Amino acid sequence: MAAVDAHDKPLQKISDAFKVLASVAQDSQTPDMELASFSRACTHVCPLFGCLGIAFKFAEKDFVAKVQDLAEASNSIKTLQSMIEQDVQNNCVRTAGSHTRNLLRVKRGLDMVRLLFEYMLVTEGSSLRDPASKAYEKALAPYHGWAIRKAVSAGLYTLPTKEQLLVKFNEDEPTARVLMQNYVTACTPVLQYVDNLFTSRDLGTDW
Ligand code: 1PZ
Repeated sequence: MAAVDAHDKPLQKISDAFKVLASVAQDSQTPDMELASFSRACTHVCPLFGCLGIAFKFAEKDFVAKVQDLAEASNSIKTLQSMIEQDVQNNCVRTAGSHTRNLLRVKRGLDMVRLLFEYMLVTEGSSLRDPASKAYEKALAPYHGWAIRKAVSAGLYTLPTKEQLLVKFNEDEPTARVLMQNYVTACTPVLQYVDNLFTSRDLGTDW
């Protein structure tokens, strides 16, 4: 699953996939967002973990399993809305492992990547530790217990440099900057759309 193949362009795929989702999220004329296209877009994020090193293997496993759950659900459920409705009916929105709970976790993962890219774009120097740590503090740390936060902060010392990361992504810096910015821009309305699915049903997003 993990690593990126020699000629693969993960940033390009992420940028393309989220542009499509953004147009669905922003156009009130288009039908509801399909679970299949949402989960497919998220699948493109998974190879990034393979570039971070062994310390984030546990994070990869968690994220990949949740994306996989949504992808499997998409075989029988057409849209994000109907998936949530079904969990509301079955009274299992917050139950561990429910599709809706996994959607909220995956959404936070997407937000983590968005903030990471955003901070990388404005941070001088080669270290990823600062941008990664700031993104983590904002997107995920508030929802994680002590043990996970400790593991993450130890892992931050093992990250590759920005240059090493871009080599693994098979991109040069100028192209990578454009693609990261594309994702940041496209991801924003998508996250908003998912948030709205929760808040419009009074499900909350803070759990
Ligand atoms: C340079 C990049 C540094 C990246 C640092 C990323 C740190 C992410 C650490 C996440 C650890 C997740 C461990 C498992 C947490 C689970 O307890 C929770 C709740 O799951 P549940 O109880 O519902 O089963 N899962 C999550 O919070 C989902 C976390 C998704 C993480 C995605 C991060 C994406 C980073 C990609 C960077 C390229």
